[in-house]
Amino acid sequence: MKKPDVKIVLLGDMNVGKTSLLHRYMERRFQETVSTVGGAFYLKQWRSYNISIWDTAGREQFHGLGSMYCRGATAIILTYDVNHLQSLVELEDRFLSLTDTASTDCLFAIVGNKIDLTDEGDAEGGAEGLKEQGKALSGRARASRRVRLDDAVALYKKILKYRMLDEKEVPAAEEMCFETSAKTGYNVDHVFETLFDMVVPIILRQRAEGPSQTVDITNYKPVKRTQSRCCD
Ligand SMILES: Nc1nc2c(ncn2[C@@H]2O[C@H](COP(=O)(O)OP(=O)(O)O)[C@@H](O)[C@H]2O)c(=O)[nH]1
Ligand SMILES: [Mg+2]
Repeated sequence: MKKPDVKIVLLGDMNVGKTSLLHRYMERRFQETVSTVGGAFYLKQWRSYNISIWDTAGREQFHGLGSMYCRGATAIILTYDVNHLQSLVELEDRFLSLTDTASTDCLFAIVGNKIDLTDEGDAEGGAEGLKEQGKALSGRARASRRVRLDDAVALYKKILKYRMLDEKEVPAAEEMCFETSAKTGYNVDHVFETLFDMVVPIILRQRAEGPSQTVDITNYKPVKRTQSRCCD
């Protein structure tokens, strides 16, 4: 297997559509039922670079796996469901700390998925996408929209603070917050390909600096749990 040059990780709560987004991008289709068995990853060739994209199972934080997935990551896609504010809140509360093991200059993208289910639908390209597919969304399938893009922008700014990154040295929030639909395909290519283009200079820099340590997880040793002494 080709050795990946960089690693991109999808994080976010269960059911927000991480697997569907990756599936839509890599397989060019949407299935109502796709399952994430543990964590799966795809290898994508982008220009002459090999990019690994890791899916995660959503509950990995309970097993201490989330930080392992993020280890050495060059970009992290924090995913939420635009119809469930809680899924955005969870990104800050539960998932952000898992990114501590990512590379220090890790890029962050925030993706609000399932925009096809909102009142507004996917107003711009999505509506066209739907027409192209000859489908019309029925009103009954639409829930009221609960998360605004501004909320994602605010989270992005919090992430920069958390990571102690200077706003001037990283891509602007407006460039890194997206809304997508894995179902219609709206904006999905744009998210992945914007990130790919952004990681290329990082690959080049890493190569110039010497052997990459960013994608090697073979040396990862889970922290051994010391036995509890409470019952001695
Ligand atoms: N309407 C709609 N449903 C979606 C979309 N993305 C995912 N789903 C559905 O939401 C459920 C969870 O998706 P999944 O990709 O398994 O989420 P994950 O747990 O984050 O990997 C599945 O039933 C998907 O078919 C989307 O963009 N629009
Ligand atoms: Mg999944």
